Amino acid sequence: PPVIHREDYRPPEWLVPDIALDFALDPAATRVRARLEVQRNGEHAHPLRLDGDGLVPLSVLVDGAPLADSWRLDGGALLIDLPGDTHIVETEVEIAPEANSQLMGLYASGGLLCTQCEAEGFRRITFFPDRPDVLSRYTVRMEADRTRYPILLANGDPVGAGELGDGRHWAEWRDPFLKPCYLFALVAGDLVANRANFTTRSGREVDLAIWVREADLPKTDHAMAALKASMAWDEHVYGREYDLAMFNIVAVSDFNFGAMENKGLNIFNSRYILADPETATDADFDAVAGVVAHEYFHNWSGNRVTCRDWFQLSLKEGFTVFRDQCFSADQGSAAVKRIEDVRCLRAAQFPEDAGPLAHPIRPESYIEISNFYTATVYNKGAEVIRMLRTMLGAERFRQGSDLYFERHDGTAATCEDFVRAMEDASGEDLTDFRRWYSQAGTPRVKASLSHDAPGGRARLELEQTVPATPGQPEKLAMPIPLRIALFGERSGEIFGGEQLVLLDDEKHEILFEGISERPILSINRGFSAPVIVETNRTADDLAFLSAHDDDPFARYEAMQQLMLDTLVARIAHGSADHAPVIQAVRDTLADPALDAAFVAEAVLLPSESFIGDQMPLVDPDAIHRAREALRTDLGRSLLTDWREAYAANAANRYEYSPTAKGARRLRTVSLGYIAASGAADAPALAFDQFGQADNMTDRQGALGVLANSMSPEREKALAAFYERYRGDALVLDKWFTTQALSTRDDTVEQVERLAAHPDFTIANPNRLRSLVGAFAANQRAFHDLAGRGYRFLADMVLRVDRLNPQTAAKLVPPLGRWRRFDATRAARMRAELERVLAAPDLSRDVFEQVSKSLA
Ligand code: B3K
Ligand code: ZN
Repeated sequence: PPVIHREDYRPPEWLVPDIALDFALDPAATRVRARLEVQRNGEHAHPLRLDGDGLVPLSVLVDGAPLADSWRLDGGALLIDLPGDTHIVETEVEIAPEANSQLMGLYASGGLLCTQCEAEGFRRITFFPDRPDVLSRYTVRMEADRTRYPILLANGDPVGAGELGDGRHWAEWRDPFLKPCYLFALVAGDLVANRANFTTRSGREVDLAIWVREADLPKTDHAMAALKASMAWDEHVYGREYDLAMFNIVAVSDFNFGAMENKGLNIFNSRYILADPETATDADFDAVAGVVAHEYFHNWSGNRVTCRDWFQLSLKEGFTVFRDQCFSADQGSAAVKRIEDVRCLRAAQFPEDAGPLAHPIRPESYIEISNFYTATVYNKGAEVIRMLRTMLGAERFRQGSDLYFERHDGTAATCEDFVRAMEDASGEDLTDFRRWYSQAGTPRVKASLSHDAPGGRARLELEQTVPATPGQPEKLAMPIPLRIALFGERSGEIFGGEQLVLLDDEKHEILFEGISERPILSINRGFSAPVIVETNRTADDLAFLSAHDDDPFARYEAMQQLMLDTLVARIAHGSADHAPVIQAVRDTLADPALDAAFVAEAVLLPSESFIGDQMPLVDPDAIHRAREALRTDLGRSLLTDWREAYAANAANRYEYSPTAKGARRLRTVSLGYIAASGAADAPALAFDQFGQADNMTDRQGALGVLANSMSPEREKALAAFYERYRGDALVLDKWFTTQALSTRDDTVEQVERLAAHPDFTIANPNRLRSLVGAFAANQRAFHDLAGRGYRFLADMVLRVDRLNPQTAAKLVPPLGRWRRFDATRAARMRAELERVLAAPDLSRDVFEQVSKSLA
């Protein structure tokens, strides 16, 4: 398959300032008529090229006249020779939404018809130059059976509707804003709306509607509240107002990813809209608010200013993730939000950056763009924007974003445009900073602090290395903004406050004066840069920081590092001193100044995969043993403390507030430690929590603890959960996930069995990920030495690829980590990748991921 290179970008040869679409909707056969006003762009004699994927033209008209031989098909695309500079081109095709299992283009989901076009799904609907730098004004007319599809929605504002007789009706929508075709959307179905309105700060009234199936209506209030909060936040923090009279959101159950920011008509995976206490956990509530905000924020960062080409994806995604992270931080505990964001970066992006699929946040080439909606483009992209704000300061950052929106409104822009706006607004030279866009790999920073006691001086030596990544053997130094503080070991005071140090060379040295007592280093506070920091801090230093650092992230980080060092030592030497960790956890639990949400994060051990990431070769069994040993020890040594925390955070009546959320979290974390201690009453305690819970957070929390156990309560709880929620797909997903994440020895077999369960299906991406995605993240179970996990995953990749290549390709990366494992496992993982690669008719999506993983 051809490789697309960033350097090969050329402006479009033909523009389409205006398009009118006419859909005769039907699940089996939808007729699509398109009327394009096309305009030659510059001087050239090339034919008009309209992308198409699986389309057959039923008719092609130019300026109203049928064309016999001036058009031809070229690998799906329609080529038309046109004599003049502007023409009207009309095409007609027929598509079959209900046969669309890829969920790209126009497809059917639970009785609805809906679209997904980003990145290249529009070409599966109609012939069009399917690239983000062709911006058009859209008019969309739909007609459909009124009983099955009483609601007809498209982008922009409704401009007309009526009856057609024979049970059919029509509606027409117009979007006054220029947009690329990836932002096109329509929905037809039997839907009801949760309606509200919002007055923008300049006084414009906006009608808001969240469309769902009738039974789901009671679960939409949280999303609506989040939408209003996002609209206000974007006005307040970025000065960005909403721009249409209407904002629609639709929830659908079959969706390849989280949600889609189509102009004025966001379409969501239902898991990021529907939430009530009975069926959604606190984490689900947070995710709903975060994704609603993310898609809303795209209205400016993505829609008003879009991407010139797909290599610029991080322009909209990195920036928008950064915006949604800040929004969520402002809604609840900023400290806990930051911890979660970093945990997510380390779980998903660091391994990607260290493996065969590593790429810069602005990639240089791709085979299939769907494979580049990655943690690197999104989450590392967000960290890059965050570093800009850290370096420039909030005020100059805002001036930069204002300038960016002003300069590029209504156009398709590049990452370079964004950086230049920041540069121009701030007067700062960001030449070297651009390396964050072009170089892949997570930089490593070595920091060593030494103290000259008699001289009252301290010296901090910093050194960075950026690892080689595929196609990038040599790296230049990155500008790394590090927030740093020194604490006096005895006084606990910070010497001279926090400093922002820019490490922009391989090496850098900083001298501190007036350091009268031994200093302890707090570095990368707030996780100011997405790097791995190695320091010469002792266990005592880390324990000190875990109790005294005034930066909550650094405090959490010190505890994590202490735990990691202990675990890595135990894995390497077969034993380690657990006492410092136990003491630090005890102190944290006892600190009255800390809120429960923070405590719950701080006392959790690093995940097995994150521990693996610290080792030269991952030994999943040794990691599991070491972590379980420390868990057991923590459980036993602090059993009274856990019981106290469990009781102190006892469930009152359900309430959705930061405090109540924190209490629920700490309660279930405590329950986990009580169970880890081996206390005889633990299963009963968990089963009580499970049975008495008046909310899903407590119920699923207890189920998760039981799922790891060998107790009879485990089966009772799983059966009860299944019976109670078998009719609710999103909750049933949790039932699959909880079992796939189990730490029990028989998890591989259980997962194989669950894959044959009547409720399991690979056609629904949520269900697929709930079992297969969760299982592949369960390090020990997936890396079963006999290779059963690998075979299971490869089988799934092959099966899913026939239906839905985009979703199949997302399952590949865990197999691509083979270099990180022992020879036996590595060989088995490779063998499965080879088997996939040898399969006939592999999609481009899976081919790219597998071939790169083997290279
Ligand atoms: N922009 C979409 C992602 C589309 C993914 C296409 N493979 C959702 C988002 O990032 O907001
Ligand atoms: Zn996005």
